[in-house]
Amino acid sequence: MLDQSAIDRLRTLPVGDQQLWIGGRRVQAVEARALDVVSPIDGRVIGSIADAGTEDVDRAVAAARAAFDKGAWSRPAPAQRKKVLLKLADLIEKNALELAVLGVRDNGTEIGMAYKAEPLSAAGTFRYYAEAIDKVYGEIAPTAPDVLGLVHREPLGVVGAIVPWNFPMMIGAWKVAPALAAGNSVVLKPAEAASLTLLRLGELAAEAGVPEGVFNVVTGRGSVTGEALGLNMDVDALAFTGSGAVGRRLLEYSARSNLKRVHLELGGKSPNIVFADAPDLDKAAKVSAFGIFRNSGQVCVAGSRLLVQASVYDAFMDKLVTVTKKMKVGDPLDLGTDAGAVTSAEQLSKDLGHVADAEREGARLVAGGRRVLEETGGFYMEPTIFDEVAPSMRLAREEVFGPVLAVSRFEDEAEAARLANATVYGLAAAVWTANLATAHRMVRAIRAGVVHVNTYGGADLTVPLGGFGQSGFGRDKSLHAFDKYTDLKTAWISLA
Ligand code: TXE
Repeated sequence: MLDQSAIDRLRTLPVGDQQLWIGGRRVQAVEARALDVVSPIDGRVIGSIADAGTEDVDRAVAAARAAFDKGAWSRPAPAQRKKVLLKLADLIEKNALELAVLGVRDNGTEIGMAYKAEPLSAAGTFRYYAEAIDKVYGEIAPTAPDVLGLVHREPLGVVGAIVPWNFPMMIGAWKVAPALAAGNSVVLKPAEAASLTLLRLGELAAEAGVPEGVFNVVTGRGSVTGEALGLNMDVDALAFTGSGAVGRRLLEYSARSNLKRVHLELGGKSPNIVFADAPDLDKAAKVSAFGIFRNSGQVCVAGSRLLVQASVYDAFMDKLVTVTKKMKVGDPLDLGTDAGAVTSAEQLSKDLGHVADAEREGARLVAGGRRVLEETGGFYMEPTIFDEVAPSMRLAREEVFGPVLAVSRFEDEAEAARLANATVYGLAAAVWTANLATAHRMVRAIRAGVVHVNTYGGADLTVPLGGFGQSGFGRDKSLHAFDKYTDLKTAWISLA
C-alpha cells in the first residue's frame, strides 16, 4: 500500500544537475550544455539534464562496443547474466517508491498508476527476461540425414533504444531488458521530458553488476542526441517508441548510415467499441473512461475513439459523462488523484489545439475541454469528451496523446468494423459484447496488435505489444521481443 506521508517526504528531494551515464560512471557532456527539468506539477525547474552532442553519443556507443567486444557480458554462460539482471530487478523494487516519485515529478503521471506501471513493472520486466535467458533454445533444422543444421541465436552487438516520456521506465525496460538479456550492449536515449528515472537505472544496473560500458544513458534533444544515435555507424539496431514523424526519421537514419535494424512502436487512434448487448454498460463506461483518461490520455494504447451502437448511445453517454465528470484532476503526487498533469506545456497546448479544432469542425463538446488549476503553474487539463465526431474530422484521425475522447455512433457490426479500421494506425482496440460470435468476428475484422474483449487495456508481459499499419512494426514484451535483439546464425555441418 502506498502511503501519502512517505510520498510527501520524497517530493522535494534535490534533483541537481544530472550528468550522462557512460562506461559505468557519470560523465559530463563534452560541451557541458544542459536542459532544464521542468516539473509539470507546478511548472518549476527542479534540476537539469545534460544535453549530449554527437561526440558524447559516439563516446557512449564506443563504450558499448568495447564492452561487447570484450565479452564480459555477451560471452559468459547465460545464467551469469540472469543472476545480474535478477539483482537489478530486486534493486529497482527496493527503490520503487523513490523512483516512482522522481518519475512523477518529471512527467506528471498520477502516483498510484506510476508506482505500478513504472518501477514495479520495470522490475517485473527485468525479472521476466532474466528468467528467460537460460530457457530459450536454439534449433536443429529438419535437414537430410547427412547434414546437421544448427540454428543459433546471437546478440546483435550495440542496441540503441530511444524512448518517450509517458512511461519511461516501463517502455525503457521493454527494450533494455531483452536486449541485455540476449547479450547486447545498450545505449539508451530517454525523452527530454522524462530522463531522471532512467539515469538512475544506469546507477542501479552498475550496482547489480552489469559491467561498465554494457548499459549507457545519453540524455538530450531528440534532434541532436537522438539523431546522433540514429546515424552512428556502430549501432546495430534501434528500438523506438514515439511519434510517427520520428519513426520515419529513424528509417532514414538507417538508410543513410549502416542499415541498422529499426523497430518502431508509434502510437495509435484505438477504437473502443460498445455494442448494445455489452454485458455491463456501467462497467464499460467506467473502464472506457479510465481507458482514455488515465495518465491524461498519454498512453500509446489509449482508447481514444469510442464507437457506441445507436440503440444504447444516449444511455451509455450519460453513464460515461457522469463517470468522467467525477474524475479528480490534480497533483499527481496526491493519492486521491485520478488524472495527473500533462507532461509539458508544449503537449498541453497541442491538446488544447485539438479541442479548438474539434469545435471548429462541428464536434459537440460534452465534457471538459479546458486547462485547469492554472494557478498552480502546472499543466492540467480536464478529461474531455466530444461526441458526434465524424470520421473525416481531425479528432477522429490524429493521435492527440492527451485527455480527449472522440465519440461516434454506429448501427451494426459491419459499420463498427469499418469505422474501427478507418485509421492509418492499428495498435489496440476493444469490443464490448456478450455475444461470443460477435466478439470473435470483430477480433478477426479489426486490424490492430491487440483487441480487448469486455475490458480495456489489460495486458501483461507474456503477450506481445506492437502495431499494424502506421503504428509500427516489431513487438515489445513476451519471448517474441528477443527477435528484435538477436540474429539467427546457421552452422551447416556435413556428416557425410
Ligand atoms: O515524441 P517524439 P514527442 C506521439 C504523441 C505525441 C507526439 C509527440 O502523439 O503527442 O508523439 O511527442 C526522440 N531523432 N507519441 O514529441 O518526438 C525524443 O527525444 C531521433 C506517441 O515527445 O517522437 C524522445 O526520446 N530521436 C508515443 C523520443 O524520440 C528523436 C510516445 C520520442 O519523441 C528525434 C510519445 C530525432 N529527430 C509520443 N526527435 C507512443 N507511441 O506511446 C525526437 N526524438
